[in-house]
Amino acid sequence: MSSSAIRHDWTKAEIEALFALPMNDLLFKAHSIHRETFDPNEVQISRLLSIKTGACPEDCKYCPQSARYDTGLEKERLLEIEKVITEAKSAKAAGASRFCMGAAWRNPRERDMPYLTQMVKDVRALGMETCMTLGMLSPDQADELASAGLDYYNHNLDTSPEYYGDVITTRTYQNRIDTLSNVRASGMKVCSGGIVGMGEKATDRAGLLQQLANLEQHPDSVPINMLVKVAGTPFEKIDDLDPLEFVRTIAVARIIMPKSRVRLSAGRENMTDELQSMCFFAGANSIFYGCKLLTTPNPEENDDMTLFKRLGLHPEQGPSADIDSDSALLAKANAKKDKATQQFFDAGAI
Ligand code: SAM
Ligand code: DTB
Ligand code: SF4
Repeated sequence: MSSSAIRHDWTKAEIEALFALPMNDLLFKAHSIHRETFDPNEVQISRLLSIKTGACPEDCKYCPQSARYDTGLEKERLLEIEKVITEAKSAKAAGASRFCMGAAWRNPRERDMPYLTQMVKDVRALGMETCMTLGMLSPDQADELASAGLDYYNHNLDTSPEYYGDVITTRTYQNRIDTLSNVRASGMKVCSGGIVGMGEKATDRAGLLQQLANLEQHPDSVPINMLVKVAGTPFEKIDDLDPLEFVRTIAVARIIMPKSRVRLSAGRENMTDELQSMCFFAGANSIFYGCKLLTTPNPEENDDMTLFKRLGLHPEQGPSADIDSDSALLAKANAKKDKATQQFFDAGAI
């Protein structure tokens, strides 16, 4: 049996035993598994855009967008499609292959659906992969988004089932699992992960990864967020997590979900280059690129490009506008992508 066989029956004890390995053994194991599936020097690049900001009715204790906490955030209505397209074009020009649109909703309303599906079609027509995170989805809503061509849906489990009630009370863990099954059933790819550094115990980090790995199918993308502590949220003053525990979380995610993209997500702004390098070695192969996440800062593009150069990393090339078309058109599109990648590096010449 290959060391990266796909399993869905991980026990908490097995996962905790991986976390407890000496760091060198853990990193060696994770990196060896990483190389079996992925180009170890390639990182997929996504750009995030908040398409509807703030005033969310949910009570997620980490979130600056909850209406229940005074975080000084300026709320915004759903963005016009033209504005979203302008942002997507600039993300593509900067080298992003996936465009992720996030809304501070418990769930989308029916009357928003035609608008959202049009947004997906227009972004996809630019030749980018599309992702949305809009809260809970019904089976019909998931089908509508899938039919519009939405590639990925992001919906995080956030933490272990045991710690979940200390973080969110306005929706259940089962609600989240249900949305993930609706997304999977619609044929879209699943992006699901969580947040660490929220005051959870080590066993909760293992529990989160256990839930993700034991889903019927592993999520295609697994974002691992380090809590961004925002003033005004209940988690504002929570103790820092040992950064090496973050690296361990990435490594264990890589080992137990060997074919998934593991995304080094929120929190990079406060990470050193050396910590991020360890995360890439441990199996992270995706990032959010661009100076803003949804509402909080992310590293400047130039800083990321400089780090990529220092580490010899390159961005994954995205699909093309001709994604479903014939091979001649695809070849043409590939040439365009090569140019975009070149521009990515040229723009960041150091
Ligand atoms: N409102 C939708 C929902 O929660 O399903 C989608 C947007 S929500 C902001 C997407 C994810 O961002 C959350 O599930 C959470 O994992 C992450 N997130 C939000 N605030 C964060 C913070 N302060 N630090 C790290 N991750 C955060
Ligand atoms: C995910 O797991 N992380 C991203 C994305 N999915 C939508 C969001 C991070 C948000 C960080 C806080 C903020 O910028 O508002
Ligand atoms: Fe709302 Fe999503 Fe923030 Fe929770 S994480 S408060 S659902 S925007």
